[in-house]
Parts: sequence; structure tokens; C-alpha cells
Amino acid sequence: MTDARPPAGPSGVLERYAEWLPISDATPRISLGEGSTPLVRADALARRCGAAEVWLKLEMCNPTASFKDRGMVVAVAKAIEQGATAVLCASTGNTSASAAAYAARCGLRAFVLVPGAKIAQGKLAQAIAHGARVLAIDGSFDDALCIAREVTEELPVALVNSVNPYRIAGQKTAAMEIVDSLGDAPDLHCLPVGNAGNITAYWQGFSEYFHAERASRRPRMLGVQAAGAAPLVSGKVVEQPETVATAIRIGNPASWDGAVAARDASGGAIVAVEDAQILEAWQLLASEEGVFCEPASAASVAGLLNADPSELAGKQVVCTITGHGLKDAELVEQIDSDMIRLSADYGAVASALMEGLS
Ligand code: AN7
Repeated sequence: MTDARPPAGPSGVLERYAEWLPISDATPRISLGEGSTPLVRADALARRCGAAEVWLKLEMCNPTASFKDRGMVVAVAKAIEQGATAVLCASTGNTSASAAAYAARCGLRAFVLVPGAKIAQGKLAQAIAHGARVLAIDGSFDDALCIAREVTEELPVALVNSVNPYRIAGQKTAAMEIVDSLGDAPDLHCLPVGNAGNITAYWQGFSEYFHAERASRRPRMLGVQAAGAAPLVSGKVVEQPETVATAIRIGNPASWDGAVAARDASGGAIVAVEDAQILEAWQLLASEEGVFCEPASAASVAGLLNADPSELAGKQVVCTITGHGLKDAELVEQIDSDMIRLSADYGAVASALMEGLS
């Protein structure tokens, strides 16, 4: 039995991709209706970067408004199957929101370990609303993950970070869905990289479909990091990562090897973009494509806009939009926009309209 019903098709990742997941009849088929996210064309973006087609995989449309739900539903289902009563994750925000939601739904306790100073308000609000115990440490995400790994070895709490292979297994279904929608793998796939679980998972998904002859090829993978938090570009751990895109403010990614393998096996690249470029892409997605994502998600588009147009000519490109803009809505203050304050009066409103139309 599934417990969410979209208008058509199988409901949730466990149901839709059961045959590709490490689950059995003993695994509870929990769901918040995750997966089956929209894949929408972005023609303005295609014109700007010179690609034949650009598609946005809107992972921000998952139940907790980020891609994390695909992996979390598998990790939490397996934790329940294995008898766990509590879960814990270290997080820059989205993982904690997702863990908190699935734990709440399934009657598990959730503990989330977050960097005290650098977490977007919307994500914190989600964790609190779902009743998670929020432990805000005086340190970075990398410190939090280190402690989370140690403490879950000693205490009866399931670790649901992407070092948990069930997370990666669930997240790979996004790549499969893209192939299911387009009929084949794209030429190039772009996504933001923080802890590197997602790029590892996508490559696994594309590869499994390719080997099963569901796709005739695999895409080149373009991973994009923020310049102040780009260990996979420099090849060195970043002790004090810094970026406006707090979701990917990570200096020592857990899936380092997975990201490098995806890059090399696909003939792709992992590149860095400046915060100013991230914010420019973020604003462009909102104002030209109608897609309001969080800054980390816009990093993939910033990377695409930086690519050599001659390499994109004639190509089909997909960018994953990983999280929703409302999670980090305070950032909109950075946009230069003037709210017009008026008296509650027909004439004042009408003249402001006429001015706007002229
Ligand atoms: C919106 O929630 O690491 O490379 O703890 O929230 O798989 O880490 C979030 C990461 C991209 C990077 N976009 O993905 C966390 C966390 C958004 C994110 C990433 C994250 P990974």
C-alpha cells in the first residue's frame, strides 16, 4: 500500500522504481509522494548558452522542496525495516528538513546536527515544524558530519546522511526519470556539488539504465561548486569554506571519490563559479524562466552559462534544480527592486500602473 496518490502513475520513489532499489517485501512502502518531478524546457537559457535544448529537472518540487526526499524515503524505509526508532543527520539544511519530515510521518525521533551560523531560515523552520531535535553546533557542516558518523557508531540512531548507501540508491532515480521522460540520456547533465552524494547518485542511475539498455548513452557530467567551497576543483580540502550558497558550503565532501569517478568516466568536469555568478543565474532563472530556486541550485546554471558555447552547439542539456527559493527567501533583499508604497486609493494605484506600462 502506498500512502500518497498523485493523479496518475505509481506513487513515490519506492513504488515507481522498486526494481532498481535495494528493497524487499519487508521494506515498508512509505511515501510523501516524492519523485515524478517536472522536467521543463528553458528556452531563454538555451539561447543564452548556445545549446540546442536546455531542460530543468525541478527537484525543488519534491514534498520538502528539495531533491533530498528521493534518497531519504529509501534511507528511512530501510531504517524502519532494520528496527531503528531514531535517525540522525548532519546537514546544511535540506537533508535535515527531509529527515525531519519522513521521521515525523513514520513515528521516528529525528536529530539534526547543523552548523549554527549558516543555515537558511526556511530549512530550519521545516526541521522545527516537523518536531526534530535541532542541535546547532558551533562549527561547520564538515565538523557536524564527522561527529554524526562517530556518534551513530556508538548510539542506537540510524545515520541518514548520503554516506548511507540507501540515500544514493534513492537519489539515482532522478537520473532514471530524466531518461524515462526524454527517451534517452541527454548530452550533458549539470548539477551543483556540495557533499557530492547527488553527482555520485546520478552517475549511478545513468549507468544502470545504460547497462540495462534503457538508454543508448550516458551524459557528460558537469559538477559545479562555489569558488569559496571548491575542494573538488582544487583537489584539496577547504578548511573554511565560504559561499552565499549555504547548502553547498562544504569543504571536505564525503562522496569525493564518487564525484571524481563520475567526472572522469563521463568525460565531464567539475568547475567553480563565483558567488556573483551564482546570484546572477539565480535571478535569471526567476525572472526569465519563472523558476525560483535556492542559490545552490543556480550554481549548476551558472556553470552552464560559463561553458564554451561552441561545445554546447546542437547539444541537449539537463540542469537539476535541487531546492526551492522560499527556503532562503531573505536573500531576495539582495535584488535591486523598489516596492512602491501607495495610499489605499484608486487614483494612486491607477497612476502607478500607467507609469509601469509606459
Ligand atoms: C539545494 O542538506 O548537503 O553534492 O546537508 O541542499 O549531494 O551534497 C545539501 C546539499 C545542492 C549539494 N543543492 O548536493 C545538506 C546538503 C542543494 C543542497 C546540494 C545540496 P550534494
